[in-house]
Amino acid sequence: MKIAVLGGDGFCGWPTALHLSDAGHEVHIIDNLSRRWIDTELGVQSLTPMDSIQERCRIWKQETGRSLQFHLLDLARDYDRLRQWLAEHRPEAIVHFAEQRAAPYSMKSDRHKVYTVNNNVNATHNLLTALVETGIDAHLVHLGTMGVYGYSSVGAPIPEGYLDVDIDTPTGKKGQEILYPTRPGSVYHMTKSLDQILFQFYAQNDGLRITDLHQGIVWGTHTEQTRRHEQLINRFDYDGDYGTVLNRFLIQAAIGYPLTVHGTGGQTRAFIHLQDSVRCVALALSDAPQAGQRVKIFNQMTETHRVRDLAELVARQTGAEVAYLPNPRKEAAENDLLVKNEQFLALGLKPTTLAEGLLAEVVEVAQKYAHRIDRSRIPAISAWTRDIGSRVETDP
Ligand code: NAD
Ligand code: USQ
Repeated sequence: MKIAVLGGDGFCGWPTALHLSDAGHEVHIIDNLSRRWIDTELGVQSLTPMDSIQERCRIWKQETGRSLQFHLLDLARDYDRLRQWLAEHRPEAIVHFAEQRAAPYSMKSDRHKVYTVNNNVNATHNLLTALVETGIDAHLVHLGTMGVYGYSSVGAPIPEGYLDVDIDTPTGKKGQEILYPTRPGSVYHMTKSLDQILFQFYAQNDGLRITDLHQGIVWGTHTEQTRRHEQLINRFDYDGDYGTVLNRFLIQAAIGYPLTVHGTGGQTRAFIHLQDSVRCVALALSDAPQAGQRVKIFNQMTETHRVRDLAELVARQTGAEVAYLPNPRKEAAENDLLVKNEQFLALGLKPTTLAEGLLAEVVEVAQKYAHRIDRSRIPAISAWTRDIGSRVETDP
């Protein structure tokens, strides 16, 4: 297939582009490189040394003989070029990763909130309307988030996207299927909730074929393809805005920095290893919905863990200390989380568990590149409200 990978220079997009190229697809990466600019804005860099996207594509060609084509394009701000690109290249499938994805960055200031909403909602909407306008019947696979559901447990597993409800009518109860009520916990997560409505509308109004992957927190760095050459290495974020919890704990352990648990660490979240994430995208691509079908929603996660349990697990394996810090976020101090993920298991996913992969990751990546870590960028200082901001400590 001819596949466009939007956001293909990012943490999930790059290994996905390699995986799809390796499987024989013609892959085109579209990215505006905003993530690299944000590194400059924040004064941080990936733990792993990343080459330019052009150089990465050159090395991939050298190693495998396969071409990856890169196109510099801003989906949110350059609608006409996007439409033109689609009309010219006519992809059969599109994988959409191209959004601002950090919850803390989205809560940093009013400017960051505005940027995140403008960027994410416009990128998704521009893409949808350009598909309709050009008449391209590509299968669109979007990376959404488990965070759209919120994390309040009602004691029942979170279904894959939809909920059957009974509504009282004058003639008795009527059954209806609705999108699971959304309860985002940050401006970033809110944009993913808005994306869901855009998808529902365009699937119903224009027959677009859409799959939305509600992904958990991705951990790990390498995939089978990124291991093939030092210069194909993936990015790895560890700073207080972009670093996700488990990857942060791993690098903190590698440099003897006390593990930064927010509050009591009672937050339970869904996780998936990067290797499984790229496999899931390929599985979703092979299972496209028909025109006129509702948006297909998968829960793309393999395990749930409580943050303090993760910290204790990493501490046991590495001897690190655990620091319980004031939580910069507004979130439930403790929650349970049960999630259904049968669709990917039925398609053949064999999950990599944390127990298997964790130590290898510490040794291979965190310790190898520990010398590149700027300790001053580790504290998470973006606060959800001004009130919380005044109470957050910046160093454990
Ligand atoms: P990332 O920031 O590393 O990559 C996103 C890429 O999209 C970047 O290369 C960026 O430059 C590009 N981009 C952003 N806005 C763009 C625009 N307007 N036009 C063109 N390119 C643009 O993020 P990631 O971790 O790879 O996440 C990818 C997707 O997966 C996101 O949509 C995110 O919400 C979702 N996701 C990520 C995780 C995770 O743990 N990393 C978990 C669940 C879901
Ligand atoms: N946390 C800590 N210590 C840290 C960092 C985080 O205790 O040093 C806690 C947070 O308070 C939160 C939990 O760990 O309760 C998860 O935080 P995170 O930064 O790892 O993940 P999150 O903000 O939810 O965002 C990440 C990705 C996002 C994706 C989401 C999937 O950045 O793109 O959508 O995971 S999910 O969490 O399932 O919604």
